[in-house]
Amino acid sequence: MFFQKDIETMHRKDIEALQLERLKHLVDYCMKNVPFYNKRLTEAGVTADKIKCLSDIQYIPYTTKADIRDNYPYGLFAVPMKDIVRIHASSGTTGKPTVVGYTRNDINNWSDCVARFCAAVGVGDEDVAQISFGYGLFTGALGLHYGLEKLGCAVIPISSGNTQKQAMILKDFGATVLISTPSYAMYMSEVAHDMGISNEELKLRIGLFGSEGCTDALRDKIEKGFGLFATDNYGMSELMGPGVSGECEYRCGLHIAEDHFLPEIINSETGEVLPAGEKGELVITTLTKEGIPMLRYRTKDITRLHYDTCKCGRTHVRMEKVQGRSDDMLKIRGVNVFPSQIESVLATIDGISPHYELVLTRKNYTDYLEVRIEINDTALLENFADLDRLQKDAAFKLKTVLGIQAKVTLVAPRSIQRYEGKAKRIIDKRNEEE
Ligand code: DLL
Repeated sequence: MFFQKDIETMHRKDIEALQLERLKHLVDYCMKNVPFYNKRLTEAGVTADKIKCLSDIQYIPYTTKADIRDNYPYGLFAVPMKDIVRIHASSGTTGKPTVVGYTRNDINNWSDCVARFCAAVGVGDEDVAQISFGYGLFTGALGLHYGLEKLGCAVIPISSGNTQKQAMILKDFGATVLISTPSYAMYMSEVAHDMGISNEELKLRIGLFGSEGCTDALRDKIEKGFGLFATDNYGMSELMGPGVSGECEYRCGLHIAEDHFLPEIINSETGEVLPAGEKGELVITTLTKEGIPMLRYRTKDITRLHYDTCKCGRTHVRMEKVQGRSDDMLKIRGVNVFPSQIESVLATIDGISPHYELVLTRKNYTDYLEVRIEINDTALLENFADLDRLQKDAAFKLKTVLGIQAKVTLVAPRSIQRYEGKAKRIIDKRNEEE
């Protein structure tokens, strides 16, 4: 099913012509409206006139998460606040979130992009869609919400958490589409079965999962657990939120909405642009965003692009499922966590050494984070009250900065392994459960 068939099936040369026109306009727009870009582009000697073909994009400098953070909160906005109608944010590297703003046109384009990938797997106006992403600054819930409403679905904005209630509503409200992270869907299906709810009593037929990776093994389990067709969609707050790309019914890659996003693949170490079909870091230029346009944004996500026309008839390029990150960002229960955030919290606490380990596990398809911290004075081991206070203090500060609960385990001085080269601080055991 198509939402905007004429756009989704455009000839490649027409897509490229549209992208070039929009790219030129974007360079001009950024020059005029964002001092940060004006400086960057001027230094690089780039003006709209100099962009003659799409590959001239290589002369534009990359933008990174650090650039957004350095301009916190609104420094990269290209319009005055009177034109902004929504603000979202995602977690950043130092506890400060990455803030993004949307104009009314942005929200409209965003809903179109979301409606496209929902329609592409068969979601339509007869559907009842339960949104089990957390509503709030996170783009997942409201992004899907607007797109699904645009398709005419009946949306259940239940948000995340309270899993037994989620299962009850799925059954009682007759939800046909479930929207969540894949791990939460898996957990929900187990809770539903523990409650005695069988798949026959549910009307679920499609899962729209995203915001984190999903192995084929987990996908199979979710499909069996809920008796639905599980699909993957991708996005990030800096670029818009969900809707950057999504699978169609053939599930052979995620179609990028190329009229709004211009993708490139680069070597993440050298910054060199790689030829089509090679694996590397995805870089995206937003072609239509007004609130906070992104020129060559480095997503840090590793993938590969395929430009051949898909069996579904869509011509928009397909990206393979995200295969990892070129930085150390972790997705824990849907939240972006950087080890550097944890380090900065630990640095503020007296009585502990800078040596720590993060242990990630998965139980009932839910991620758990344990932070193992070394105390720096053996005498403390004898004093339960002080140890307890230290542990609670660290747990509280971590929760405040990360936004998720971590179990803090204090360990004896010099008990955490030391490394001669790069320290290995992350022990990720999450795939061991599957
Ligand atoms: O996760 C936006 C989103 C919400 C996408 C709901 C899909 C559904 P952020 O919180 O900014 O935005 O996190 C973005 O999450 O750079 C990827 O590393 C990861 N990610 C998002 N979708 C997928 C996916 C939202 N389908 C970061 N597969 C991205 C693997 C994903 N990783």
